[in-house]
Amino acid sequence: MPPETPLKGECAIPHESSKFVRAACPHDCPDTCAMRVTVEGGRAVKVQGDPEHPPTHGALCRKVSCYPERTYHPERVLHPLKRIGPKGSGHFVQVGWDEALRDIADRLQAIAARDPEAIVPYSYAGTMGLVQGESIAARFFHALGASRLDRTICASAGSEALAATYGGKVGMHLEHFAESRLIVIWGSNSIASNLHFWSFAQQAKRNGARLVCIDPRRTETADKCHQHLQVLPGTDGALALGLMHELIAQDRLDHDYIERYTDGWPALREKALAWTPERTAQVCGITADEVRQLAHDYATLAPAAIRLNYGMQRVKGGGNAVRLIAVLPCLVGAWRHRAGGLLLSSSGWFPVDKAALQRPDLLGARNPRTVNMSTIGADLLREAAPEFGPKIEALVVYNSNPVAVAPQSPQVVQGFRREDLFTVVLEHFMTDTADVADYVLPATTQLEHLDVHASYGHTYALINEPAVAPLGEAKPNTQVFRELAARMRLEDPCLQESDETVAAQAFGSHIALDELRARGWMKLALPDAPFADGGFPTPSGRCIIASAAVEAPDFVPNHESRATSPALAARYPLAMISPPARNFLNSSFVNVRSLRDIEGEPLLEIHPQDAVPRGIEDGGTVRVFNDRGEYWCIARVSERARPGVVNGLGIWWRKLGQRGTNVNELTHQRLTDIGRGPCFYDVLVEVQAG
Ligand SMILES: Nc1nc2c(c(=O)[nH]1)N[C@H]1C(S)=C(S)[C@@H](COP(=O)(O)OP(=O)(O)OC[C@H]3O[C@@H](n4cnc5c(=O)[nH]c(N)nc54)[C@H](O)[C@@H]3O)O[C@H]1N2
Ligand SMILES: Nc1nc2c(c(=O)[nH]1)N[C@H]1C(S)=C(S)[C@@H](COP(=O)(O)OP(=O)(O)OC[C@H]3O[C@@H](n4cnc5c(=O)[nH]c(N)nc54)[C@H](O)[C@@H]3O)O[C@H]1N2
Ligand SMILES: [Mo]
Repeated sequence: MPPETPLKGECAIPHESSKFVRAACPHDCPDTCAMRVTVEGGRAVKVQGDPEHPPTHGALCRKVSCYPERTYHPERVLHPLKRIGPKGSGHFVQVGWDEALRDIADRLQAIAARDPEAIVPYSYAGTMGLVQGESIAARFFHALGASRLDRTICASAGSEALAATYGGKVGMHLEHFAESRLIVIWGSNSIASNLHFWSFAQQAKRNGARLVCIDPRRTETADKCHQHLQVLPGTDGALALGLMHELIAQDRLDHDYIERYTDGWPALREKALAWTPERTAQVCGITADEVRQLAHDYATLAPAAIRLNYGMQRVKGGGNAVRLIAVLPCLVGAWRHRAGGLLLSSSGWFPVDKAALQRPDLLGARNPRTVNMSTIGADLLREAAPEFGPKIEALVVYNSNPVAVAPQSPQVVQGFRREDLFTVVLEHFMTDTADVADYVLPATTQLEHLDVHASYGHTYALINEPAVAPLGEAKPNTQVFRELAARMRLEDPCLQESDETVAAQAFGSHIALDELRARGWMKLALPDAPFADGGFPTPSGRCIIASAAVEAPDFVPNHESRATSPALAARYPLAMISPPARNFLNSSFVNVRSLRDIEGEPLLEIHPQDAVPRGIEDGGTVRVFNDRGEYWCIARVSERARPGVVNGLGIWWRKLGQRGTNVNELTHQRLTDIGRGPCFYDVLVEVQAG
């Protein structure tokens, strides 16, 4: 099929034979937009933002406007493929579904007969849909007794820290940011990765609100804020403590709110007293006046809101930093207003019935080990051991591209290339991961299957109706697992439930599927200012700063930094972060021509002060390296990078980058303080002109 011309975003006047179908953007993004798909003659020709859905407000980001281009891409995998050459040679032949499923079922069955824990599922949020994500797939692996996967690659440090503080992944309503007077955008490039939040922040700005951005990179979002605090990576916990110091010193605390609705403030207060603006400034790489000014604004510009995002928790101390920042709105009583408080994730508000979707009861008395997806590289290279369990013999990958996105790719690649590993990948495209599979199975895209969605950035449930028939021989993830279950004689009837039946279970009795289908999306019934009078979803209803069980949070410095690893810093003096590129969604869309043309090439932003002494010129090739590997790309000499920190924008497919490398060549597999997450932005490197 010919590639679609890129969509321009203007409204098409639908044809006579055309129809609109209600859909939801499936991507791992806080915005979870409501979409309308225009279908003409059985073909999806356009996707648009639903003008009536308040968060979407009729607008889609550029990359999702290209969704039809992605769906009808000439390189879509449309038939099952079986490897013929050596692992990673990229040689596959087309086979029938029957042959593929029979062979896969036989291979998995043989492994399961020895030890089902040698089989590991690997999936993340390629689609955020509750049906095509963890429903029949999870049931299948539970029924089999396979290893469980700890899905930590993105947000677990922040999520667990937030839940430890507030009792759940809960926060402000997105729409109320429009009424805030101060918005602190903390660890987020909202224009790139949370565009629909940015429109509410813009409304607030037009009404006179002050916008502050806290980010080591001078992002396009930082450009548009009144103030940018260009902190060193991994120092946000210190900044939060410094702000607390000032709130105490200037007596700006809401003592009544603290007394009534929090537990454990005295222990944290004690720690904060040590963080003078000068000490804070020195650790964070900013000025003491910047700390004082932000504390002053935070205490005086009410209602004050924090849009915290996951960018700041991809470092060793990410969990403690989130706990510290989450305390701030309690200290000034910001939660008393609906436009005050904090939003990191709203997903905990949704009444998702995970047990019904995933059926962990199918495990019975079995208690298989858990493999952390963030250490898949090291784990694929491990032999059987009592503390580890069996060697991993089979991987079933869906909704993820680990060879490109998991940390420390030299090990990930080596692991996936093991000749004795049996790998099945359900995919739309021949990604870096599909290249090293034994079988690649064609998956449907969001336009071709049914799903229902929650969101982690707003509070509306959404429907996604299939707009077109599956392309080629593609099947929904659910269908593949239903068929595998049948062939492997896994007999629980829940393994054969239809997508509609599963969708109806997603929100239990709270949201009826019929009503969701009729209306397209539904807002959850929630209080306006959820914690105005306490009411946190903790056992006591109070915000937990510290308790008998948990110590007060503290600043935890990076694994790799001048302060914690001086010998390493002498060899690799530059800190590296690798935030997403605006026109990609993690590693998705990298193969969509119109978007790749905008991003150009893989690049590393480096400040002139770091570039000049190294003889690095703008546009020249550079070798970025450390003990783990080397990454080749183009240098962009730019003040978007701060001195001492380089920005390797992600996440390119390795095979589309220079010398088959991407930025994860350099990241490591050490974990965060809370939540066992990866530390993508806690890395030291050196850069040379290439
Ligand atoms: N266009 C686009 N949108 C996306 C994605 C994408 O790949 N592309 N990814 C999606 C996904 S999976 C997620 S999880 C969300 C992520 O959403 P966010 O968490 O909002 O992530 P980013 O926009 O990546 O913002 C991270 C920002 O944090 C900054 N940062 C890095 N280290 C630190 C630090 O130590 N402290 C502070 N304060 N800031 C730091 C980076 O420079 C970057 O600007 O976005 C989603 N949306
Ligand atoms: N260096 C560095 N690495 C990072 C990050 C970073 O900031 N820096 N960010 C991290 C973060 S926040 C995240 S969330 C992870 C993301 O990592 P992943 O969750 O692996 O996300 P993607 O790279 O988008 O890959 C998703 C894949 O799922 C496929 N897919 C989409 N829908 C479906 C479907 O319905 N069925 C099937 N079978 N497949 C489907 C897509 O084609 C795509 O190849 O990456 C992490 N890696
Ligand atoms: Mo993510």
